[in-house]
Amino acid sequence: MKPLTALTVYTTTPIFYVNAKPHLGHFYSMTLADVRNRWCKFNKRDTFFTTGTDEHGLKVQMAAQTAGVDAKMFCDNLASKFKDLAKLGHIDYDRFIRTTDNDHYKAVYHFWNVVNANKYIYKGKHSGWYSVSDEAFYADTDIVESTDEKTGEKIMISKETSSTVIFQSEDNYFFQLSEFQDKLLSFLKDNPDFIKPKKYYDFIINELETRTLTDLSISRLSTRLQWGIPVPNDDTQRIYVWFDALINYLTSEGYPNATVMPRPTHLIGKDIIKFHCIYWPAFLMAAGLQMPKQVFVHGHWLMGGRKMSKSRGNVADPIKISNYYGTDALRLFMMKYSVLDTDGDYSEETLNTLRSEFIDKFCNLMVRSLSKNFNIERALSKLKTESLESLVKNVGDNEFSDKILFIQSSINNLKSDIDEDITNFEMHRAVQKIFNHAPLVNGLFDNYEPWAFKVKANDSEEVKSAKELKQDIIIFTALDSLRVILIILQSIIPEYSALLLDRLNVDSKKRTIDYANIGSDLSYGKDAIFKKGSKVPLSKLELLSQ
Ligand code: MET
Repeated sequence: MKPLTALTVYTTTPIFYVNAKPHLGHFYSMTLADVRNRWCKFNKRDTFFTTGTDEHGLKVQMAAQTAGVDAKMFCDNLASKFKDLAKLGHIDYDRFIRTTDNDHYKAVYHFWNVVNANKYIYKGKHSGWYSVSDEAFYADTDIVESTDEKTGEKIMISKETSSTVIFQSEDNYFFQLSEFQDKLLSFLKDNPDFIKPKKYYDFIINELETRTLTDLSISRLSTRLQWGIPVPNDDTQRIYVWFDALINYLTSEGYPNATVMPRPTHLIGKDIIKFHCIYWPAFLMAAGLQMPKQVFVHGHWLMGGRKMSKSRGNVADPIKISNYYGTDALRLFMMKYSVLDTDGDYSEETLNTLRSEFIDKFCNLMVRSLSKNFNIERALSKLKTESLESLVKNVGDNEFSDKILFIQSSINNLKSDIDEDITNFEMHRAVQKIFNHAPLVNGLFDNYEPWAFKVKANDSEEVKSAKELKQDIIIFTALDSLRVILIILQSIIPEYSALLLDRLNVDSKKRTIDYANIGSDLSYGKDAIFKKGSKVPLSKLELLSQ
């Protein structure tokens, strides 16, 4: 395991239930977290990033039973599908945690024992409503009568999620959640940025101010729940899946053996906010552990404005989309249209349009800059002996000089301009800012038409070098802006950026933040873009295919 420090930027996704194969929502959570993690790493911060699978509980147990497969084998098979999705999605995690991992069992036992020793666990009779598909308890006031669509029978459902609830009554272990109502409220009041976006913070504050927290049943009889971690020293009970699952964030940090544990930033979907913003902080307080750093909540992806569902036939499969359009087309689409506090609307047409926009903006810039009319090597070599500031001065055109220096500073500032956006998962802002630079740079061609600066036979030396200088400055600025933009884009679209940086012949060691400034690398560009052995530049589309 990689050594962690108190300053390590630790980003987590939820760990996903393995009752069914992965969908677009999983791809989204993973990609949001991956972009943040890649970005922090790119900025030379010490990082740690985990994702994984949540494998115990009634929901998974029943899915395995329905499939007629042993629960562990069932989980192995689905966990590998989630891992495959992570691989396809270029998800650069440090640990893929499975709640069936040995060290997780040890962490859960330890945690239970500490909370028990701290006297926050007791045995009692549990009677109440439970939803297997939500793996959640509901109070009498949270449920309502309904009719089963298939059987016509009367059923009880959760008002919030519409999932069926069943009445359970048995002896269980309880966690004294009621003890933490005031402590949670005062912690949240002291930390108004703990839950982002603010509307979710307000929601949790409202819950804590208007509802009384009741103690939480954290175990099930082993006869009912076989597929769960046994309660320490009581084999007749299995641990409630959320008590087990949330601890994954500690297991990955090396709990209980770790001496230093960074505070994680949790990224979660809006459906699991109560578990992460009420239960989890309360569990941690009970165990005497530090609070997470922050919890960011994202919305869901709809299609045609409606929830995706197999029966409606409006399900977008991230694997099929990635295989058809390329993983990075999907990553770019999700990041461009991701706004945390609203739901996204998936549309293949919009994805396709965005892909074309990307090609038009950035590949076009590359094809234009690398035209045969220009001498890239000459342009780059000028910068080896003189700065851009002093070169533009020699052109003697103030407006031109201002434009070039404006582009230079705006490109140089880009990485700091988007830093907060990315670390706060506001990816749409970052993508927009990056995209805004394409017309700015492309404008150099439209405004100055550098291909028109042809040197004529009767041009004096002075005229000739003035023409060359202006052309070289334009080409250098355009190409180098593109190089920097691509270096920055690596966190969002690692595959596309790598392909285009390869086309520019940018050294693989010179793709770090140290080179994300205009003029910081003058060694690329030789034979760029041309296919080996061919004198024909690649087309814009070919640029994105290997
Ligand atoms: N398994 C849960 C879900 O998929 C998340 C658990 S995160 C500790 O909703």
